[in-house]
Amino acid sequence: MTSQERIIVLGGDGFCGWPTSLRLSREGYDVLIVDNLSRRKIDVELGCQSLTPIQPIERRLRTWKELTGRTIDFYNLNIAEDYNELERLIETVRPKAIVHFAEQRAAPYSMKSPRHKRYTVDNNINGTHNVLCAIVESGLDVHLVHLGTMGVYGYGTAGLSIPEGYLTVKVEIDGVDREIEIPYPPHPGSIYHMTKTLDALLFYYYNKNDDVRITDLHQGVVWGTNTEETLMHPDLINRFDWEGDYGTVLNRFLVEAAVGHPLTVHGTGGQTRAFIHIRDTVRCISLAIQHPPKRKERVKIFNQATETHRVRDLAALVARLTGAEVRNYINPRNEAADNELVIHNEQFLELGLNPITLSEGLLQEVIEVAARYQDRVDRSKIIADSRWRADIPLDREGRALQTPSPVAQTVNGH
Ligand code: NAD
Ligand code: USQ
Repeated sequence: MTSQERIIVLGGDGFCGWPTSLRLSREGYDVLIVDNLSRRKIDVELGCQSLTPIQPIERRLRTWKELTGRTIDFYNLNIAEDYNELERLIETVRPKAIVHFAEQRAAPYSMKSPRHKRYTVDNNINGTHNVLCAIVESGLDVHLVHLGTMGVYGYGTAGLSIPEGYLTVKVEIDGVDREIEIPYPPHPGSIYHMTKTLDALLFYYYNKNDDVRITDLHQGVVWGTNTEETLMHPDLINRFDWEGDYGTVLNRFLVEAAVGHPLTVHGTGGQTRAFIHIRDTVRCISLAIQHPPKRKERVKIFNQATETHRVRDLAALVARLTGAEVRNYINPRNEAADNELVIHNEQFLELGLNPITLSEGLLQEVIEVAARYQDRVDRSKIIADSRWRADIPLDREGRALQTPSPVAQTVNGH
């Protein structure tokens, strides 16, 4: 293995980082995971646990070595605080690429209290800045692949299809019409999403000033849990978030159905979001590593999502598959009640991604996982208790569907 094939995975113990680390190791890269295990500590803070019984990182890595003969190293480091160690590590490992997952990624958690807002900003911005600064100081030409979010574009109804990062606009300057390309205007909907828009500015600067090669992956909501590699042994099982702060919408609906809880649709469920299955997440990251931007090329931005869905349609689909009750709750978030979302994602398709889209088979697979581990779910932690503003009431009961509501119509329509 030459040093050119080494990859550092920051946040490699997390939901997206763990299966990605296994995939990259299987593809022949020499993988080093850097993680401060803060996500596991947040489980303790919130008094809940992954739906799936995840093993300690040391056991995960031992089992991987026994199964495949491949070593993945682990370094426990806080990238937002331990700058000198991070810089030394990059200089010693001399990686071909660094994949950066190591941020606080839950929007509701980032809105819980001033402490959570400040932690999310400190952790995410310092972490990202430290990585960029350390790459420059190392003097190495390292490709940084960052996990960003579709949420940087916002969910208004601008009437545009969302381009991959850059927007062509027509302006009139001194009476002359000109066409220019600008970064898509940021429009974050939570403190967490705001940190991703600030990350983008850091990327812009370090790319312009220091020629750092950067790929920013604007990822949609990830669903599913297993990949080919995590299915190889129970010790390799991936984490599965389901509670009110970290659980994302589709995975939550599938767990709620498994434990007989009403599906928690926020508001009318008219919100449209972009989605990607975890198996496509790992494929996209591998493709991004294989196709780095050229030296001096601007920050490369991909929309890493394969389809869009309205929340109430997802609830209707899960209800049809499982017989679950759909219930509307007062939306704890400050977001548009309804939005359209059309996205461009041609770049990954051109690189050969054959997207996994929502299929009953894959939903069934998650339903089975949810059913197997349902005893690990504490029902009192399902409803989100984080609020975007103090004047939004907490709704623990939800409002039963009134027919003919849009949700009921969709349920019956299937
Ligand atoms: P996760 O919380 O499961 O994983 C993040 C990992 O980073 C955890 O293991 C955590 O311990 C580690 N970490 C956090 N701060 C750190 C620090 N300062 N130093 C070292 N390690 C640190 O999150 P995830 O779902 O795997 O998301 C990974 C990335 O992908 C995030 O940046 C997130 O914004 C992005 N993303 C996730 C989703 C999704 O639906 N899960 C969707 C779009 C984008
Ligand atoms: N929602 C419900 N019911 C629920 C949970 C969520 O109706 O029980 C709604 C939310 O109000 C929101 C939508 O579903 O309108 C999506 O919420 P989510 O929690 O699934 O996703 P989000 O908060 O946007 O965050 C997740 C990840 C984040 C990532 C983002 C991608 O946690 O890391 O950046 O998805 S994106 O949504 O494209 O910005």
